[in-house]
Amino acid sequence: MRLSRSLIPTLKETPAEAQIVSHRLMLRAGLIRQQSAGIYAWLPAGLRVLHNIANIVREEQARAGAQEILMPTIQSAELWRESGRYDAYGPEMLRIRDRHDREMLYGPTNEEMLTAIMRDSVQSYRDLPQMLYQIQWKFRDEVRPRFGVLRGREFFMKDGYSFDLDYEGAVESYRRMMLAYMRTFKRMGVRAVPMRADTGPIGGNLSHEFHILAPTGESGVFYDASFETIELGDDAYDYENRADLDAFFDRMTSLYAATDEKHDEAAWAKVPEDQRREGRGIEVGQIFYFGTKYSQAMNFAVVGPDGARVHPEMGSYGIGVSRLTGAIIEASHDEAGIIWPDAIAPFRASILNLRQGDQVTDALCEQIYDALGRDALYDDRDARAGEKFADADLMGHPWQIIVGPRGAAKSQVELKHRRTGERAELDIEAALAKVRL
Ligand code: P5A
Repeated sequence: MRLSRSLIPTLKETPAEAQIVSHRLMLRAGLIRQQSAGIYAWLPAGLRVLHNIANIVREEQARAGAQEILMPTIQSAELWRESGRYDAYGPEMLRIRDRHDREMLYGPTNEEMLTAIMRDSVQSYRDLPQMLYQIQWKFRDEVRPRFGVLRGREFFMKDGYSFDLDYEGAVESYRRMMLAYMRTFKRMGVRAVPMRADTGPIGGNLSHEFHILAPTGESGVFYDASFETIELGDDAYDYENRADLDAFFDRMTSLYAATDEKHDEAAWAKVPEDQRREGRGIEVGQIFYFGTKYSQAMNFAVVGPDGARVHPEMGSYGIGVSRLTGAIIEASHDEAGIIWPDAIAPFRASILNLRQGDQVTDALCEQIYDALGRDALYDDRDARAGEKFADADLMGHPWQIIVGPRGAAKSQVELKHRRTGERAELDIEAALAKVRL
């Protein structure tokens, strides 16, 4: 994209309403704009990040065998009366009436809806197991929406649901998702640690939260340093091998990890001292096993192998897709701005033309821009070099290709790596090769 023709409204001033660094940087880098409390519009660069995150989630869900669907944001109150959650959910639910005075709501989650869809479509145990997910907007009327997209009212969530014939199957689905989540967060360039959690309004008796480590996280976290080095690849754990899933789950749950709410000093004392890590975490995902809570309440049963009716065992699995944009910035920035991990950066490189209007410099920039296509943001604005440097650091693309008239005369550019700050004078091909890697 050409910056001169893009809506990437960067700000020099720090917005007064933003208390936390990711919120400030998301506003300053022109990624989002607030529309109401906890409700944001995503501008072009911000939407690219959101899509990059969602696509990594999609790829890892597919590898784990989950199927993508899309359910509506608006749901009927009737559905929620069936499970008993319509009254129980409280003021966090945004309740709406349509023109016929029917009670509707903006979905805060979709356990009921998918249970009803399954009830209509699945009659036999032979159709199980099933694992389905969507990436869709949710609304929760949080008492205190704050910290930008970290705690919004409208937010983008990946929500997945599993249906199994029995407890063993449900546990395998749960373990499969835990592995998928660890792989998903690793691909995004951040470290996430799973921690035992309470189940809250979703219900059930087994749940883990996934926390990204960041100094500004809402929860205090305590974990064993071995989490930092666990091998997660296909060679280590294969989804198709039940023993692998069990071994993975045992490894994850045998290591100490807890938020301050669940911290256990006695167990902590048993972790070798040089392995103890304390910090703060942001919850970017949570998974739940809740058995037949919804299938029973909503009368969803299949015919089992012996002809008897069986209520399927269920779990649900959430990732805060919009929250991740803020959480990753909390984990990866410096005083100058965002430092995007490669996999989710809106652009791989910015091209900085330091002498807009100079024929040789312009021609070289155009050549690089052509070569990189949609992976590059070309700063072709009629602006001072200092402004371009500051904006490139603020926006945080992994590479900056700096093109000035002196280098351009020799077909050379300066290549800066945002994360390390390393700079090198290179000819164009060498610079392109590094950026494309
Ligand atoms: C699991 C999927 C559920 O809702 N039902 C379907 C289950 N889980 S959850 O933990 O309540 O939410 C899943 C993830 O969504 C993110 N999240 C939020 N992100 C931004 N603003 C919010 N107000 C918000 N609330 C939840 C979190 O990352 C959470 O882990």
